Parts: sequence; C-alpha cells; structure tokens
Amino acid sequence: MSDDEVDTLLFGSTYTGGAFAEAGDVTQAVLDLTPGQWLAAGGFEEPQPPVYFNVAGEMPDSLLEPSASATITMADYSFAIAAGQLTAGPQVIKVENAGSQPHHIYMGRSTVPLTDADLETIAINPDEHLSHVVSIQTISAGNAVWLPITLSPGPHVLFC
Ligand SMILES: [Cu+2]
Repeated sequence: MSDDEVDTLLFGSTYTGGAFAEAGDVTQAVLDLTPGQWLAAGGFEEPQPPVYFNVAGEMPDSLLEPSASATITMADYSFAIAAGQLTAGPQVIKVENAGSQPHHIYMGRSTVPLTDADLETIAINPDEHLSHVVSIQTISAGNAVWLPITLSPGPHVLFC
C-alpha cells in the first residue's frame, strides 16, 4: 500500500470514536452512525478480527443529543473543556473533534500534582505513571461521541 493509499484510507474514512474497555471491563458510548458501511475493530496488542456491517436508512435531520454535563473539545493539538465541568462521580461527557484531523483521547489520573516537564516524561508511557480512566477512540473532524464515565478527584491528564 502506497503512502497516498494509506493517507486516503486514514483521512478518507469516518471515525466515530467509542470507548476502549480493558479486559474484563464494560464500557458504553453513544455514536452517530450515518448510512453506509462501517468497520468495528479493536485490540491493538492482540488484534480482534474486524467486523464489517452496514447502516441502512437516512440520517434524521434533527437528532436529539444525549444530555452531557461537560464537553471536551479536541482541536489540532489541544484539548479544552468547552462547556460544563468535569466533576468527581458519575456523569455523561460529550467529546467532539473541532480540529481538521482525526484525534483520540487517553485520560489518566495522577495522585500527585504534575508539571509540564512531568507530562513530557509521562507521555512516553502514561500507564506507568497514571491510573487509566478512559480511552476514547479516534474521532473524525466534525464528529462527537457521548460517554458515561465516573471520575475520582485529582489531576487528570489527556493525551492524543
Ligand atoms: Cu490528536
């Protein structure tokens, strides 16, 4: 596959996002699936066979959004809490990609305050330094996903 073909596949496909579940965990997400062929895939270290499926019908003109207590907006290389706030306890968050490229989120929690220098070290292997909270799979530009999550108090770090 040529670099151009890889670019076409990567940037010509729509990524809906979704949530990553560790072995034995259960996770949920609300996704907008437009009509067409989709591929469900997972398991980077132990790849699972991909599942292709078709979504039929028409996308409704006015979809009601799930109610979210906070919106995390991803841009081309930044994050912002664009609406609401993240609080300790269970909640539904909306994650939207306002950038021009696909983005994803790894969210981890630290037990100690972190400096910018700490983040550069942590970014190499976040699981060594943080408690994994949630991983939100790749979302294409202009798309959003809603996830129920439960947060504990403390500093949280987002990586893409
Ligand atoms: Cu990104």
